[in-house]
Amino acid sequence: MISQKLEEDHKINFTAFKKQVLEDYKIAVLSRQCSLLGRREVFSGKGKFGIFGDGKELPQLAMNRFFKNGDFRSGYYRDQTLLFAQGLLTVENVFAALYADLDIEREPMSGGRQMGGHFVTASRDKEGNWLSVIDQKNHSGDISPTGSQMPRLLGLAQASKVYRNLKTHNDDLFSKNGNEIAWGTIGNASTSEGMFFETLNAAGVMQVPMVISVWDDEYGISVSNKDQTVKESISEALKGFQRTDDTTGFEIITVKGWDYLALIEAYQFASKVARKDHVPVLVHVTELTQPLGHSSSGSHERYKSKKRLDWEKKYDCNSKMRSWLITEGFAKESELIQIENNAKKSVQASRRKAWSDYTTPILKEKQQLLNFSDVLKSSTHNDTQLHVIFSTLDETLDLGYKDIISAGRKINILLAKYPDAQAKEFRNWLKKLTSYVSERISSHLYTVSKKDLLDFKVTPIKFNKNSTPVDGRVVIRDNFEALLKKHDNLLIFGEDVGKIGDVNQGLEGLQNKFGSLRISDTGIREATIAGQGIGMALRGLRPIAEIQYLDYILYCIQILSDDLASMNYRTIGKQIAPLIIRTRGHRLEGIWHSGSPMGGMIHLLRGIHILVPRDMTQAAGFYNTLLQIEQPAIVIECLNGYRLKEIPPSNPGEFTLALGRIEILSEGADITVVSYGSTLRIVEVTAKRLRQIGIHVEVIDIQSLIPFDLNEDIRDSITKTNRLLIVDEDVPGGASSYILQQLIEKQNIFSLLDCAPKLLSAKSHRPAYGGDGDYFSKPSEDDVFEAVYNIMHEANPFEFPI
Ligand SMILES: Cc1ncc(C[n+]2csc(CCOP(=O)(O)OP(=O)(O)O)c2C)c(N)n1
Ligand SMILES: [Mg+2]
Repeated sequence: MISQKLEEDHKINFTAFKKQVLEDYKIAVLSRQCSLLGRREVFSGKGKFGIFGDGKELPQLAMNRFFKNGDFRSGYYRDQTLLFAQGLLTVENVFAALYADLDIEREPMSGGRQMGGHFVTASRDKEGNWLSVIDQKNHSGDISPTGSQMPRLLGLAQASKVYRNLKTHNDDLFSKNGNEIAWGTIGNASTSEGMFFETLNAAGVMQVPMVISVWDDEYGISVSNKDQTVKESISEALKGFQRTDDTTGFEIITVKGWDYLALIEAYQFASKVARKDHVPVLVHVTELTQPLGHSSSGSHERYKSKKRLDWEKKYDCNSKMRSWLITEGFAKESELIQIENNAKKSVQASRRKAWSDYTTPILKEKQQLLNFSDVLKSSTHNDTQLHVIFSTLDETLDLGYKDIISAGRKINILLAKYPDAQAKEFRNWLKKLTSYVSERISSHLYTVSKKDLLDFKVTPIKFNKNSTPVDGRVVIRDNFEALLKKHDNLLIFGEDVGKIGDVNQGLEGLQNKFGSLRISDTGIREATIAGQGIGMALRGLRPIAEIQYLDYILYCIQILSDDLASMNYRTIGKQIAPLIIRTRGHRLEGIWHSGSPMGGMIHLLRGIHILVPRDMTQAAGFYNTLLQIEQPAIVIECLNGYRLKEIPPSNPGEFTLALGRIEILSEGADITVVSYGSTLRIVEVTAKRLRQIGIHVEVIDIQSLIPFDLNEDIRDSITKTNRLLIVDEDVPGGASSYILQQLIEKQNIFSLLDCAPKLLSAKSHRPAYGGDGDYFSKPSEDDVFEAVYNIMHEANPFEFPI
């Protein structure tokens, strides 16, 4: 019987409900067929890896009934049924993803960049304009690391809260009075991840409209709930989170994953409280199964008992729905068989079409290459190597572009032996094909191109004639105030950011002026601070998320690396999160307040700009620029710079700094010393000392590690000096090696050098506390002096004896 309440709430009659139910069943069986055939496709060698949503169909169909336009999902690889139901994924798309089809129309989730099962919807058009996400159902780009969908989910939900209470110039694109739900999905085992708990706590504190569904199939690959979760049940474990009449918290619902009606009722209730009252909800969906096991890489018979496997067969949600449909008189068995046969046929047909669409253009390119074979053979006098290359290509099974291009590159090398060969057309074809494929694999790491950055029109800084110097923290504070006035969708948050205006008072008094929605305190939870930023940036806000000290960025480096840094790349620009991370670091005191893990960041965060301003004026200029573009970035302010005096600019919030440009702080013809951040001050002081003994140092502030010296100005300096010292306070082989790699590989400085380039960095250990600790841990003035002096000694031992 359809529950009376459901019928009332839905205001639908039996016929209409029956129609919906049968539609759901159709999607459930189609989705299942897709999983079955997809898995087989991997075993036949056509796909590399397959992970599917079998056994999780029903709850997604129930959830879909309450998922409205403007809502966002942040989920994981089991959610294909939801996207099928929403018309956002076709069976052909699923197979195109299995084959890693590079065509973005056929494989709209990532153009072959991600494994199947990772979903996304476009929030931006091809020209990079925001779409009206309020008029569509949205899926934030999935990633594979378990639990990593959670921090972003917090920000997606928080955006609704912000939009309900804040009018911004562009809110009509993103929200209708903050009525949007952020839907999270996560596997039972992945709730063991710290990020899950961190997100849950933060959402409970913040009271944001989030509905998290846990798809509980008892297992995380082979490890069961017994070894995953307190009390073997996440809803039992979290009972203390349940809101009461007197306290806020979560609404926690437990529902069986095979009980279609109960699922609908659960989601109806969940969506109501979340959407209207902004109460976060946890829906623990139990008794789900994995009919095909975890993924294509193994079988679950290895670790599940016969009893469990038998139970899973009996409680398979699709079979349970099937029996229910018959018992309740929604359909006769013959009708259901018809639906099932149709699904099989249609999935087969889609599979065939997807394979043909994927292989046809590849075979066409192979034929193109073969068309050159006669002319290449005659030009190379029938070189036997050419025959080998062609026959190897011919024997290649599961042909990809790589096989054709690889053959082409081998031929190219061979052709060098035959300078008179007729190979122009062949070479043009190879070049074109290589750049076509390479673009498909490697585009969109950053939202801005080198050209955009070089063309960026800078607004110069201005000063009043009679301004007197003020503390650096005042410069940055006044700049933030100007920015908050200028950008109505700018929000700044982090630990101690709200009430006291950050630990160095760079935001002093701004919460009073702009309210606690825009300048806010957070709990101590760096991963979800980053997640708040990512999620809100995905929904049109401009967040600045503060990480109190650079040393603690390690707590969120995983989410910055896996989620933020790869966002534009993995979605091919369909989604961007122009988040700015504000932090402060480099030298101050002791092991955890002096870190400068720049090498680690540079390597893990490609996709994010990394800016290292030497003082607060430069930092302000970077923030001003970043708010004019949409590229995620990290700005690392100098921890020891807030009390140093700077002349305040008279156009705060307005002046900008070009990204990827160095500055020459003092000119000199003897040696180029490049550095950045706090160490730069040491270099500057030492350069003055060196000048007194006749050594003229050209001091260069890199100030932007990613992007790095786009104009190649350092090369010009080395052309003049022919000597190079790189000074930074990361570990040996850290950022200094990156800088050298950029100079050698990109700026080709090797031939300009008269002597080996030298790298001066900190010690390998963490910086020790106290004055002596600093002196012996980080590069000191004496270290810089001696490093330069030794290089000059090598050039002129008589003038600079040792
Ligand atoms: C951080 C991280 N650790 C390990 C893995 C490998 N891995 C992929 S799925 C999975 C099990 C997840 O189980 P569960 O959350 O219950 O989801 P289910 O697959 O059962 O739906 C593991 C360990 C991963 N992707 N990410
Ligand atoms: Mg599981």
